[in-house]
Amino acid sequence: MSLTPLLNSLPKAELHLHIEGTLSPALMWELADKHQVRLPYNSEAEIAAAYQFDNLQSFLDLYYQGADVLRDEDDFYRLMWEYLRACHEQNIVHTEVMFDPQTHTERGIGFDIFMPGFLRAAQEARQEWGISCYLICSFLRHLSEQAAFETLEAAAPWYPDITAFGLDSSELGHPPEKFARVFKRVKELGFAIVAHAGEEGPPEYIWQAVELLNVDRIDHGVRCQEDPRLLALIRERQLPLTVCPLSNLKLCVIDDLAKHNILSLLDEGLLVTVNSDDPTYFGGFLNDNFSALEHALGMNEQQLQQLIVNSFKASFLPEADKQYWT
Ligand code: ES4
Ligand code: ZN
Repeated sequence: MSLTPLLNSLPKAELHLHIEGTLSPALMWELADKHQVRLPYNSEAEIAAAYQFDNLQSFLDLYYQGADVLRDEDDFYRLMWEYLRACHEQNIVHTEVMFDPQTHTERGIGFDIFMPGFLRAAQEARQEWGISCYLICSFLRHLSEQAAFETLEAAAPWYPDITAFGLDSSELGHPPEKFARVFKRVKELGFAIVAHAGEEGPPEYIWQAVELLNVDRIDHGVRCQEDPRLLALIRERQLPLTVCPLSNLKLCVIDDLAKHNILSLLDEGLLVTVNSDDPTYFGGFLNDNFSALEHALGMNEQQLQQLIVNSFKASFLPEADKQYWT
């Protein structure tokens, strides 16, 4: 029997989502017209057709190019509002959303433009639908340590609106150790910490995220199974992994969803969650990721329920809220 009715009926949390990765071809097209930005496409359909990737970098190139249509406060509001509406439609009641300030500040668009847009949408979604939305400010790892420190400084007026700091973008050649001093400061400031590690990078990068950055969660982390000692540590500490199946498929981390190790990690007792990463680029929102696991891996009802319980357990919600939802 299909798990879709159960999937739709259960309240869920999403913990690994890049807001810039929710820009739909339709909104990109509309905003390009609004701001007279030249796109290398002749139609919305051409935008969608261009989303074929060989690896992480080939995706990031289009993702940063797409973000160039985001210019004013209302654009960032629209972006967040459309994502939160999609959450409502999927019964996502809590989401922890990453944003990449440097993608915007490098174009002269500051925190005073995008933060009010994000926060206005989040506040409206809370009032309309009771959705809670936390923000995770992510540093681009292909840029320098100095640039990350400057971003941390520029975010200071918005610290009350930020739950955690993260690390994303091109993984290979940019190991976590490059940002050890930045995250030491982040920790001193009292924020939670997440980092992409072990998506394309080796287990050594996951070790560094755990031991040098003191992460509270690992984004992706699917390559931890290559190192039994690392796997044992992650299990012992119950360090959550925010796994993104359709992302891994689209970016050729795996060549067939049937080979994904998410259920094997779950069976080994790891605190694994399912997430959509960049849903408009990877061909599916959160519920599409769950459905793909049902069809490609034969995920059963008990596994689905465990993955959803884990989404709250691994969140940064206060304990009382976690208990309410699980
Ligand atoms: C990302 Cl899938 C992925 N990996 C690393 N950085 C990213 N930024 C947006 N999506
Ligand atoms: Zn990601």
